[in-house]
Amino acid sequence: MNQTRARASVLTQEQLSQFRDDGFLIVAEPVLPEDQVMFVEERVDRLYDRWPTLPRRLAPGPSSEVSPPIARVHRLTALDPVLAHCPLLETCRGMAAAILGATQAWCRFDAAVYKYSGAGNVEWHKDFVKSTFGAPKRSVHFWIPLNDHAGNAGTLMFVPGSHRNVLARHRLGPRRWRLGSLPADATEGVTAVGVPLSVGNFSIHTPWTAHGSSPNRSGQTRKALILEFSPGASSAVRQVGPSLVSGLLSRG
Ligand SMILES: O=C(O)CCC(=O)C(=O)O
Repeated sequence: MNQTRARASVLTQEQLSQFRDDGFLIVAEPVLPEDQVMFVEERVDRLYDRWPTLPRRLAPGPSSEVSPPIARVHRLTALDPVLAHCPLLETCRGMAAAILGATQAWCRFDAAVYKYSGAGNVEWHKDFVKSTFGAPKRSVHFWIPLNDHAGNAGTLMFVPGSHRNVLARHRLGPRRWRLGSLPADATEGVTAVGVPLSVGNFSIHTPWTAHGSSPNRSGQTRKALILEFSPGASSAVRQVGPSLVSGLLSRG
């Protein structure tokens, strides 16, 4: 059994069924190797150093001079191809394949979200809405802290069972809701769940799970990595896409 497969079995059957029931799973244990996470943090930090010069479609913001309080960099693996097959990505890919019950999982999207000190919340939303080509039927989205997050640094929160509202998948999906109130399609009596995570921890959710994050009231930047995996040919194309982008970007 190779190391990736070994890691896949880190999640217990109980955790997997919790993921299916709630639409998310928070793993607040040191499962991901610290050195793998630190390696990615260092390389992603270098990309943020270059934020003003990154293509605005990959690093969205109103101005080229200053990054916004919640600064996203999309397609890290295109901007820094070393990240495309780094050990952390492969560890998560192995887990994703096991979770999806697939022999191969493709990383169809990757990004970083740096929430600077003083940044506001990220409103409730469901990832499938942002998906240009529509969300695949099976997909697992990892949210991985790249540094230790204090309790007031902008914890990611989930609405349990929100992935089950099939109507909301179509009718209410494109709407965003203010974080103060629960999403319009949340079942009454449901409480949002979130736990501050540290290096080695992670959470997973489905494309239909409502989630958002609270403001960063700590003095530190809250750094997170997002990896979305799914099986199937269309996802393979999405994974190969970034190498094309990277090729185009490196052309003189
Ligand atoms: O990192 C965060 O605060 C939220 C990110 C998020 O929910 C997303 O990118 O879909």
